[in-house]
Amino acid sequence: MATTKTDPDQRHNEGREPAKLASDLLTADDYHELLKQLYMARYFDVRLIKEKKRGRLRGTLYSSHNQEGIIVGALYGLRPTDWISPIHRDMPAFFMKDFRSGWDNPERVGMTIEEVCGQVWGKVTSPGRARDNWSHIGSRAKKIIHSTSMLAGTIPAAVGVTLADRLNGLDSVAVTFNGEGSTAQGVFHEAINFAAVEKLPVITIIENNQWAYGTPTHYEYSLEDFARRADGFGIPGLVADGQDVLDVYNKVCQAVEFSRAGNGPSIVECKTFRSYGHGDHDDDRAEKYRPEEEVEEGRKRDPIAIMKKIMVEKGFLSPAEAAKFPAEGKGASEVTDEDFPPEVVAYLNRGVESAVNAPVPEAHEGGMWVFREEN
Ligand SMILES: Cc1ncc(C[n+]2csc(CCOP(=O)(O)OP(=O)(O)O)c2C)c(N)n1
Ligand SMILES: [Mg+2]
Repeated sequence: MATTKTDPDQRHNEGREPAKLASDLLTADDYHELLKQLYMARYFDVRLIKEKKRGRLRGTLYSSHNQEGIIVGALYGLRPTDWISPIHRDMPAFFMKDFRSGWDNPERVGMTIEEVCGQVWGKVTSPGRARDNWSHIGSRAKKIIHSTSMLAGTIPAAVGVTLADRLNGLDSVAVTFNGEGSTAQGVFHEAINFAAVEKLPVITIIENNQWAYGTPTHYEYSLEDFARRADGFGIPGLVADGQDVLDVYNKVCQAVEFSRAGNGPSIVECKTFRSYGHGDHDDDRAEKYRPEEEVEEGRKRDPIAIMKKIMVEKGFLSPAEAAKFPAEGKGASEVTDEDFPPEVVAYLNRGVESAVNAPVPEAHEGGMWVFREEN
């Protein structure tokens, strides 16, 4: 259950048996898959930094380093037909959605690695044909709500999408990813309040990485747990250890089950730490405005290392296997391709090569999709 002191979500569970942990049903293969996905998310991050340093990539990068457990754990708890809305800190989620169905499964309901790299490189292969940068993409077919620059702006969209699905008799849920800073936005409260009143299946993930740009959490909110935002709406507010992919998976599954049963929305706060600057333009400044000891402490609990430890304890990984591919605890400048499973490197190689070789959109495309086109 939630690791909060007050645990108000218990009132929704009155008379129910304590839920069995969703992770109890995972097999050894699931554990290996989760570990490989953590590597994939990490590799995407460090590889883009390297590509930029090599001069092959332009634009600002927003690192998800150290926060991969949230992306992987949350996505693993969803059905292909569920909606997600990742934002700037969750770039790997766009191509990792529905990875559970097979990374190269043509039926998978998620963007391809070629599409996401096409977006990052600003090429015609981008799902939005490179009209905007980074996470500003979406896909109705892939059930990905378009990310906006206005923080918390995807929550009302998720509310609308789930209301439409419900009117159409579907039982899909929507998971929105948000930083803890965005929870102070008016629209965060308006949208979740409406979802609570209408009992809509919207799960709001709060990635509490301790910082919103240069603002630490104690200047953002007066309570320790941002999950307590839920209390004002009368909905469950769970707290997960964002560094433990299994804990995230369990809490998200709990919220999804609650939603799918028609009980309405929840909030899942995932505690984590932003390893680097807000974006790579902020790396040098972040080193000055964040105390060194805090950064050191925050980077200590690497989600890859934590998952390996759990797998060794369960006998799913031998200590010798766990020592292979030691990407954990290393920054982008220390890590090499040898620190990652070769299939992870090969997967991203495909995306990067496709993007590097693709053309930029033609200038005449500028007016496309601006006005509604007939037929
Ligand atoms: C409504 C709004 N206000 C300000 C910004 C500028 N801005 C972009 S990201 C960011 C910090 C977000 O912090 P948080 O929500 O904690 O997410 P994190 O970057 O830590 O993942 C700010 C202030 C914005 N995009 N939208
Ligand atoms: Mg934050």
